[in-house]
Amino acid sequence: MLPAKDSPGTSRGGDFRDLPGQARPRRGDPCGRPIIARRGRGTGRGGATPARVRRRRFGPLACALALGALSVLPAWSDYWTRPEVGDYIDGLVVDHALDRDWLIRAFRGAVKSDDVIRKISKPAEKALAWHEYRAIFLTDKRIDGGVEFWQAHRDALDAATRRFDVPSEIIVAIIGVETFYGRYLGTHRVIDALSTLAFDYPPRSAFFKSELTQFLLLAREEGKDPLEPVGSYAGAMGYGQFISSSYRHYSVDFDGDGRRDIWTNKTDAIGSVANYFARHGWRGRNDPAVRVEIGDERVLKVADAGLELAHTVGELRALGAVVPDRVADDEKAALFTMGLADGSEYWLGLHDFYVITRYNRSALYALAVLQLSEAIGSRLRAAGG
Ligand SMILES: [Ca+2]
Repeated sequence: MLPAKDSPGTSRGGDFRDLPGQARPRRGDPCGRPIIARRGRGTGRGGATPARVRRRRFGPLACALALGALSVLPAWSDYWTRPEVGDYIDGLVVDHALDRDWLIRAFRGAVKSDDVIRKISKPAEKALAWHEYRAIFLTDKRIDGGVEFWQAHRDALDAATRRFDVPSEIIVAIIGVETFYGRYLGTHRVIDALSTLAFDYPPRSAFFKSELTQFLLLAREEGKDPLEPVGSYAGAMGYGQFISSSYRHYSVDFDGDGRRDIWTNKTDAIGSVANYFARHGWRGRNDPAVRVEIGDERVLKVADAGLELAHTVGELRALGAVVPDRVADDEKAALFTMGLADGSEYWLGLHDFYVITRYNRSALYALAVLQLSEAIGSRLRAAGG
């Protein structure tokens, strides 16, 4: 899997600003009637607690009692009794017409994960140099795995390339970098990971609450039990490790069975990765990136200044980058230094390089995907296609 700082799920979701806000006023108790304080966990101390707060705290519990749900409770869960979760459930019922009983069942099953908190709050590791990063992904095993995946799913890959105009080697390389072709799909239940990050990790609470909402909407749309899916600690799912909002926006039912299933259906996963690239503007006309030499060190002042293509190739040539002739002056570009064990190499990221960084906002990631895709393509051709 990717290093924590480059987690695809975490870094991929920033695009979606059309998500409903979550800071909503209370809309009455979940059962629509007064709640009576009870003894036991979560019941507080009767008269010392204002009635409004009591209702907020006991809403889901009392509601479930009224539904006779307590008898089937396997254990206390942290979430469904918490007032902020009660508020959140209210908001989902009102704003998205999600079924209250279905939500209560989901949050009764959701379990806080200390492991998720540990992973997301891990101090930033030393940034990997390019040669270290490359060594993780450009291995014989991952290249051979890509050839095998391509051969096993050639029809779906060909169809995706025809429909979305995204090359098979890019689709295969993305799935290879994200999950080693489906071998590592994550071990955290998504409902646990997202509930933990939404309600027990304040620094990213707004983002993950939004993803939790997207996940619940997704589960309803796809007829999936929200307690089932597993994924990364940040809630990324399936072969291409889509977070919930990406899943809802970009996944496709590519085998036509009426469901978008990138959890287990490789054809849907292939089509969905291709659609993600198509929707983010993949062109496929020119090289995504080219290696350049530095003729004048002045050009290094504009290197590594972010992923945006802030210059034209002509400007970079004028500053001292020695760019292969086939690259036109008017192409947009960004210059990156890629650290080697001994020295550096320099790369121009061009339009499609930028598109790869929409999948995961890292130049190292984009170059690794490109080089893995080329290595898989060459090995497949060497093996006779
Ligand atoms: Ca399908």
